[in-house]
Amino acid sequence: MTEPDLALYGLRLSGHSHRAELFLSLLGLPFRFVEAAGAAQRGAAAFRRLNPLGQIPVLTDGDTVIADSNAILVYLAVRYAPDSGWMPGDPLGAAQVQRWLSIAAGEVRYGPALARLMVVFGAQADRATVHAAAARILTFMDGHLADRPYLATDRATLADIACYSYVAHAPEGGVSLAPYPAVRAWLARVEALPGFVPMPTSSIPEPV
Ligand SMILES: N[C@@H](CCC(=O)N[C@@H](CS)C(=O)NCC(=O)O)C(=O)O
Repeated sequence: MTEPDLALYGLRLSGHSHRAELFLSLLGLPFRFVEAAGAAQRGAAAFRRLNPLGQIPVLTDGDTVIADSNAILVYLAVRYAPDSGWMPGDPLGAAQVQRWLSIAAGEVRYGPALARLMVVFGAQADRATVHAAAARILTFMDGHLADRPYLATDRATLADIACYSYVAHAPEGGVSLAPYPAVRAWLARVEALPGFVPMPTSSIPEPV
């Protein structure tokens, strides 16, 4: 196979972007990172051609364009690591992974990720509502992980990659992970995977 020509358009402090970067690194795939930092850049015609929604991350693989972080994960797993277990082929495994991709885009996005967005990027939302949403999903995850190592199957899958970044960085939004020991043990398991790369922490001091 010829060397892939991969570029990831993203933002270093975005958890959506980080999950794509993390998976590229776990797969050992070489890629260019293109910082699409400001609204001006994302609103530019060249970027809108890649993603009319104006959102990062976007992956290009030669002439192929994939927008949306979870879509990027699925594309990379099926294209470059079929039969590896990252995206199970059996009906139950596939459904379990999809459940957590939905949770990453729903409960995690509007809980811990939004709490961080409010602190780090000044997003406007009702703090109490967002923190209650964060507590609800983290409590659920903690119970779910109490007797299993990973979210969807007995090995790391796309479910773990999709959920990792915003859960790991929840303290930057004032959401402590202290009450969730099983979640913290799971984060450490993901961080021990060969090829793991961290997302930079924002300069906001983390609460204890
Ligand atoms: N569903 C998208 C959401 C991505 C997303 O919200 N990206 C943010 C940065 S973290 C963004 O580009 N926001 C700019 C905008 O929505 O205009 C995904 O999973 O990739």
